[in-house]
Amino acid sequence: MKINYALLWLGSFLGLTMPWAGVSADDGPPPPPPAPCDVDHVDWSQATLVQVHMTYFVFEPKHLEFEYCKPYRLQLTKHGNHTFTAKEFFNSIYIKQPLAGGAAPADFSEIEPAASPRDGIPEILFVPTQLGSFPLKCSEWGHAQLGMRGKIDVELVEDLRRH
Ligand SMILES: [Cu+2]
Repeated sequence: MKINYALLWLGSFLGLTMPWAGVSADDGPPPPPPAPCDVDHVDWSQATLVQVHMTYFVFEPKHLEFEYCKPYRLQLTKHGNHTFTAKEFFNSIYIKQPLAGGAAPADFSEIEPAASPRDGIPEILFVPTQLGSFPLKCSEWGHAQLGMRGKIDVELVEDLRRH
């Protein structure tokens, strides 16, 4: 009899602790959390090239969408003096070191691309490891106020297909 009581207790314990047990059909199941991103097994040869050009006073494109846990090669070019400033985004991704074509900046929050391709286009190999929406701006004086802003979204594949 002791075992039966133990099973009853175990059953009620599981019922109380299973988070989906109390979800009604109207609410739908909560979205599952993404699987942890294993950055040690990323195939960098499969990285998708993404190019962003900075000019007066716009990022082209100004809305970047990345897929969670997929490798990317981000190349930045510019006409004039601009920065690719996205502190929250850079803090949320895994960046492969060392950077191609030059020394790694100490702080990734702000990237100032080389003035000409001759100087080398900064390229950042990275994997988005956190879902979210992150602000992008140019930190040159007055540029953000003149509209030089953007948005970086990191989403799961299913979310990207819905757009
Ligand atoms: Cu600017």
